[in-house]
Amino acid sequence: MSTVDGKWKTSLLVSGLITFIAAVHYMYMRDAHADGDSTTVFRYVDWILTVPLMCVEFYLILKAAGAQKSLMWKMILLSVIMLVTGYLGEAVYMGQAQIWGLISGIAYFVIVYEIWMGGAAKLAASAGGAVQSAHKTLCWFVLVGWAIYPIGYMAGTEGWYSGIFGGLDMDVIYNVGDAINKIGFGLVVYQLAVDSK
Ligand SMILES: *C/C=C(C)/C=C/C=C(C)/C=C/C1=C(C)CCCC1(C)C
Repeated sequence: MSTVDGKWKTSLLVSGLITFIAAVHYMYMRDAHADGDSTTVFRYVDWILTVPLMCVEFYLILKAAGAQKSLMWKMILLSVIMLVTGYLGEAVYMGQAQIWGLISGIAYFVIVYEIWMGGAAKLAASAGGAVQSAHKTLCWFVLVGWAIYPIGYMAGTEGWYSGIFGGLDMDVIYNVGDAINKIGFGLVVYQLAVDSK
């Protein structure tokens, strides 16, 4: 943080928080898994903290280009809807996992729309340069990297998809998703902070 321009310090702090919060939860998940217990609650507590922070990263990057707080709150709200409905399908109303997964997936697509084609995309285009390219890379993380999670969900719940994904290990898929996305996001933000003064 001390080596980058002042306007990027908060973004770097948030990146560090995201990986730190995940690291702490992975300690708990390791122990739970070793005891043969479910990791679901730890996972969702982690996500409900870290995914909104990833939404904050979009806002922080675009702030200089004129992003309003309303963009941040809209993204946070969508991410919370996505995660709460996912949790309901995965851990509470397991018999209706398909419906909850669908609602969660719709919230996910609205996030994808907002950053690729909505207000956030327009701000990124007007900012240009390093901000626009960092935004673009984060957009790819959300479109491709975040798509790993619904696969994990389909591996771990019952639905029309069970014949396709049922043999996969939900925990392993979520672990891979977390490693790619949380570390990846942090590196993109770090790169931006170092490149653009
Ligand atoms: C660091 C953690 C991250 C980036 C977690 C992201 C989680 C998702 C994008 C989860 C999405 C889900 C769906 C789109 C449908 C099925 C239920 C979820 C919650 C697994």
